[in-house]
Amino acid sequence: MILKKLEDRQRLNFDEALSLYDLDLITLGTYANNIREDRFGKKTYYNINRHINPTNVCKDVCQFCAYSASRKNPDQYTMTHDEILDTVTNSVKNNIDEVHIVSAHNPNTGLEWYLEIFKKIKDKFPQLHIKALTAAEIHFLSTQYNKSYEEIIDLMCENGVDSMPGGGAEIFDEAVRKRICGGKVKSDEWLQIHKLWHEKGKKSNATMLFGHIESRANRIDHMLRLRDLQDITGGFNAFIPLVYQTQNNYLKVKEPLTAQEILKTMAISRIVLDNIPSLKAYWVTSTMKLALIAQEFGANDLDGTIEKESIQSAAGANSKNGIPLSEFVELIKNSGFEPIRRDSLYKELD
Ligand code: V47
Repeated sequence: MILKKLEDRQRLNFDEALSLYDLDLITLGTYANNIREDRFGKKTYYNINRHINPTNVCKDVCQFCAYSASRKNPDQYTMTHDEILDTVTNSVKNNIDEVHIVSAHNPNTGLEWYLEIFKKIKDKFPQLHIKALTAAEIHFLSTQYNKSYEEIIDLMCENGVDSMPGGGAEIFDEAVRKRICGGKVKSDEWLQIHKLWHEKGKKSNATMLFGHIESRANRIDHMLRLRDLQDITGGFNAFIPLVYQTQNNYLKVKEPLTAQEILKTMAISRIVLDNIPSLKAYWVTSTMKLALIAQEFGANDLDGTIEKESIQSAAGANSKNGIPLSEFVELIKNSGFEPIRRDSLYKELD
């Protein structure tokens, strides 16, 4: 029954989607790969980007986070705008197309500090795509400075933000969310913020943090809430399942995810999220080796060169210095796929 639905590419309900985990990995992967091949052939997208995390001072304490300054990580920092501009200027020499800017929720800087980062970068480098401010940050700025989500979103547009990253989604299930990140943006608020952003004609991504205390059912629920919103707005470019990194944080997991469970979740994402075009295997959290394999389990995008990665590397990922472009491209080629450099909105470059 489920195989017939997969053959016919029919949309799956919650129970059907959950039952996909009972299929063996290769059967599941074959269906996911068929969808990937129909849409993208052997193309795998990547971009040349730079991650910047301007501050790690955070008023929230998420149990999974090793990046924000806290008892576990006493080294606080907040970059000046000049330091940020110097970083961007150096990265422009490496031909970046995008800056991906995500901060902690710093209550001490003022709203202008956040917004002027974007304005200053855009004024100096109008060609750069600025992907910045997660829904969690927008919620923080909205409550901290007594502005509506719409007002913050208008300010983002005025100051040069082009698209929103997918962070802060974690797991939408309210009970799990309360345990892992009770203080921050709620699930319906996260979805509402992306809806408002899409209504401005703008694009964003969506993440899911998995491999901690959530169940398989929680993952399916998460995907279906995204699918419902995407039916309305069409504004999500990519879905990014983030594998939980276990070090230096407060959330202890009994058993780390197996590679099989990660690949199954990738393949299920490709099948269930029939309306989100790209599935990103974020090499930072899956490891590069598994990201390359995920290309055969539905993934058509491996994110970018990054240059400096602070959030997941703080929790144990091997991504501190990004990956050199030539190595990245070779790895994709040698795994049998065609590396395609893309811009942030998935237009093919060169
Ligand atoms: O939302 C925090 C995650 C996210 C850990 O939109 C962790 O293109 C794993 O959203 N283990 C921020 N993950 C990063 C993010 C992102 C990354 C790459 C591309 C895009 C995009 C977005 O990092 C947070 C949180 O879920 N995170 N701690 C951890 N221990």
